[in-house]
Amino acid sequence: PSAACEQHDEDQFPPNLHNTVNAWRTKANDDGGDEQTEHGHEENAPDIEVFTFVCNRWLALDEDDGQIVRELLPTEGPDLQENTYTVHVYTGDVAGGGTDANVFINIYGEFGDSGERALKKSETQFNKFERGQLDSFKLKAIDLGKMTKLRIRHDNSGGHAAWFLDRVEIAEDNRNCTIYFPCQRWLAVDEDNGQLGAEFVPVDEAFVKKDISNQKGSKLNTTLGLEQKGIYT
Ligand SMILES: [Ca+2]
Repeated sequence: PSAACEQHDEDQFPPNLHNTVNAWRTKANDDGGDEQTEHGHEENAPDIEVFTFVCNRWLALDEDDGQIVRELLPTEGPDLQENTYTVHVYTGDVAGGGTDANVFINIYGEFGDSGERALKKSETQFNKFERGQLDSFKLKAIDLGKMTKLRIRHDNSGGHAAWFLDRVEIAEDNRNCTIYFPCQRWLAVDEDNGQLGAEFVPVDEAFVKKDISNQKGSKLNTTLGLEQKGIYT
């Protein structure tokens, strides 16, 4: 039960709140124990406010959902919402298209980005990212608003790291809709442009469905130029 994401709730996120949302977007990760926030206070500011970010979950590869990154909301402050994103990753049905490498994504939206997340625990498969396969992952993030871009990469690990990514679809709970990212390219050192990562922009749902039904093997029209083969940094 999903529809194309065409609008966001302006009442919920008025434009003048966008900067506030980004300022409050806080990411914590376990390598180095960094916690960074852009919402800083001057050292000698007269009024010190204390904000509490409750986590109460594991950051561990072998506990809970296997995530080692969490976004935390302050218990007091702007009325921000968390959103749950279900990321459906379709590996292409081409020879050697599957991979055992570790895959990472970052979702960008009008209010910021999710931060890079590892796609660790597939809800649909044991061996992730095999040829012609669908892998689904859930990740939580402070609401990104309308999704604008997806960055995906792998780390070239494992015996056969080259990966042919067909497409990614991201369903989000808050608006109950799905965004479609056609990919149709290799992420491999010895294929395409040799990049292990790429950025993709969403397309209209009807467009994706039409293309899939018209062509064998769900191959999307590669002449569309919708893909941003930008240099990944
Ligand atoms: Ca695999």
